[in-house]
Amino acid sequence: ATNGNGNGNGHSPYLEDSRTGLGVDTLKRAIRNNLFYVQGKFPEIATRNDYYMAIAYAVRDRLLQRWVASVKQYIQEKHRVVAYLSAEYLLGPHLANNLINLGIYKETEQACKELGLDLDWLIEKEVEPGLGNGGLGRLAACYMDSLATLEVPAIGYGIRYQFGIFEQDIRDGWQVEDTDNWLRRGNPWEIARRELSYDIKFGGYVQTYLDRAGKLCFNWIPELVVKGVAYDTPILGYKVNTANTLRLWKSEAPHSFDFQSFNAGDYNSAVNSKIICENISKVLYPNDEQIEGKRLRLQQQYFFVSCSLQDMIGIHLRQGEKIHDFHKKFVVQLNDTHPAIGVAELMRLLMDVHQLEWEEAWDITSKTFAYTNHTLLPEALETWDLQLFGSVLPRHLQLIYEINRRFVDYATIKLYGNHQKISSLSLIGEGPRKYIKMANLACLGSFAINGVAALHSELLKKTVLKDWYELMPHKFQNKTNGVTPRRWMVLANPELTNLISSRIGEGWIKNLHELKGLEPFADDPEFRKEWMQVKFNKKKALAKRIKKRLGLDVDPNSMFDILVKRIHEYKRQHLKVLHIITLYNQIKKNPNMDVVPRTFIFAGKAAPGYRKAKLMIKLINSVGEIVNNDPDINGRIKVVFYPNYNVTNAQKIYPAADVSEQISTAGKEASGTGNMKLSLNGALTVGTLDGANVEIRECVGEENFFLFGLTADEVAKVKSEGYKPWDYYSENPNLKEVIDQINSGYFSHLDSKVFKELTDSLLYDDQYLLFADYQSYIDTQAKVEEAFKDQDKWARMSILNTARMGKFSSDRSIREYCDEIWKVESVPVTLD
Ligand code: 6GP
Repeated sequence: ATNGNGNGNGHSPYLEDSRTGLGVDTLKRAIRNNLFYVQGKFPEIATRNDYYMAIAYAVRDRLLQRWVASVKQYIQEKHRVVAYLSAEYLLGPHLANNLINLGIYKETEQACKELGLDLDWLIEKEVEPGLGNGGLGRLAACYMDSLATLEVPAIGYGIRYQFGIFEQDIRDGWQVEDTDNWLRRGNPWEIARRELSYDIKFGGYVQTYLDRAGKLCFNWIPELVVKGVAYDTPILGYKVNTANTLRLWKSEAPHSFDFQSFNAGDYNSAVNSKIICENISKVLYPNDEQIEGKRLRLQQQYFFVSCSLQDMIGIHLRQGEKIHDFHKKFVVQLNDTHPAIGVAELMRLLMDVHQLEWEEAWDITSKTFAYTNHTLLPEALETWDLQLFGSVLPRHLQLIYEINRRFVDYATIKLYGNHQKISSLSLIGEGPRKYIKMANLACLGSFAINGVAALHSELLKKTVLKDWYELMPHKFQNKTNGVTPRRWMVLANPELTNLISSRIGEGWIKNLHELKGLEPFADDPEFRKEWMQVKFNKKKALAKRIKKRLGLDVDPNSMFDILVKRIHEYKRQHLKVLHIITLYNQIKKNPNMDVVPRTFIFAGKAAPGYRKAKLMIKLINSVGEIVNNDPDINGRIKVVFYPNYNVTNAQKIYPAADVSEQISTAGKEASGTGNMKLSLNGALTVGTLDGANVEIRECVGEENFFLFGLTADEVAKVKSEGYKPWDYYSENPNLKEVIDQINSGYFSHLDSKVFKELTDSLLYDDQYLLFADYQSYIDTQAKVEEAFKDQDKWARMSILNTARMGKFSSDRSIREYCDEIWKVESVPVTLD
């Protein structure tokens, strides 16, 4: 093994190797070699991208050594493996993360310096793979990091979208979308496995026939066959030898084009089938917790799930194992319902391809899958129009009918006479048009079902999955989300990392509970000073980026009040706007009032088809334009909308936060993970009792958390009693003033119609109870302001927040999944 900075002292053969050595000289040699031999460049003509690539390849060589060792060992020793199935992975940039996990950040920095290069400047160059929308995709990435760090054999399966989440720009205050061509300069972190491909069928019909033994058989004759090619990315754990695989599938045509049509002169249709096939992995659907009943999306889901299951079966059989033991080799985690079609697909593979009987196939299937739910919004639960489903997956429709027939027989006996419950449990919804309910397929086909925070898991049992819970209570669990401290502390905030490690050592990076050791330092004036100095420096750095990107001056001495996440009504960015306008009005009426200067920073993308969310962005920017330029305000409050929120930008924003806004309507946010990253970086939370906020507050202490708003129970009660937002509006003069002002066109150059859709929905419906929570939010913000005036006390609270966040490491989450659902064990990898 290595001491972490092996520099070719001649004792261990691989340390000498320019492809594996970790010392400064070896790294320098590797970078120069890659520039020359991989890229055919020399320093005089090399561009910034050439150097980035040269370093990336140098790092990749070192990953591959660990990756090959991991794969070899898993194969030889036949370990049980976790397969994580996710339609999204929001990985963030690779280079810096890999340097940290390899433990060679400093060495590489030095090597670069000696070559006349600035490592940070090259790191900035990397285009991140935005293969996800928001929380669900980022969680998958944190989990891949923790799986490797905990040395658990795992494969992540997903789609290699050619275009990831759109890039957001703001023009005239509105969101505009641009395609994310992340692969245009090549991707040094992936390895195409051309030899690893599977044929995936679509459409057509199913023939039934009797085989020689008289058994009824099914033969699916497809209309279209697409090839799925594996692209592998190694995911290295933190300072371990384990490198797991993220295997993403790219769709291609089985033959590059149809020569018959081509020769016959029909060029268009010859090329057409290639285009149709490649379309499947072309682009990520940019929706976050909103269903999109489009054929292409169903095709994407089936495409990657079928490739992945075929791949797992192949791995299993190549190890000389029997198909009957598949569930002993693999446990398959469904990241929400997007891969839930896997339940029917595994049945098809086991029966139609591997000739098992129904009972055994079902036994294996239902011992293989586990399902994580990520949302309580009923409108986000996936369903597929039955006709559409049948036209894309005719064999699976048959299988789902049969799965359902057997299940309904069972349920009819268990729930004798309760027709309503039986029909709600059915996999098939009835109505003017029939539809398939993917959550029901996932629940029935899985041996475990979990929510992502304690409150969420409880609410699942009481609301969207109530009938399932009553029928199968043993399946239900909670697994509170977590985040990786490697990316969200060590990488995003090296200054705070060093300060913490200077007092309690580095053990916390792998065992976040050790942060507890910081608690005594909350009372140490010198430590508090250093703590606030780091925060100030991070705020200065963010201020600089804001100036560069938006030309806007913000004062790092002001309170940085941060609300960053996908834009959605339930997340209530517009409640924050109501607060800002309220504050603005107060100052306008009393220009000399003593107000704590604040910088409100928003960031987040709206689904391109979600009109009200886009209007919320426009509102933020419109209010910003007035507030930021009003001489009466004189810079005391500033509103910033930082464009194109992604992992790269998040890494710059979290460390600079004084205040973390987690203000969703209670009962709507399944967990949240940004809340964890912010608090870990020393921000104080203003939040409702929603998602993981509840657990964060329990851990950091209620005196270090700014609570406001109705609880989930109260929300349900208020709604059931007939909520009337208009009453709140007419009875609260400040609220009324704010709404009237928006409606008067005050923030929109006197155009009084721009925001009408938004204000009307608040006045007449207000599904997310902004008005009911308004006063409580305003009052709580006054307390935040008071607290911030006492910087010493604030520092103490901030330190205690970080010190008490130990629970929220994704290492803890993954250990729970391993012990309580997956039953897998760590396998330390040895390098030979
Ligand atoms: C999100 C939830 O909204 C968020 O609360 C949670 O922290 C995150 O998942 C990870 O569990 N849900 C999604 O992103 C989503 O698309 C269908 O749900």
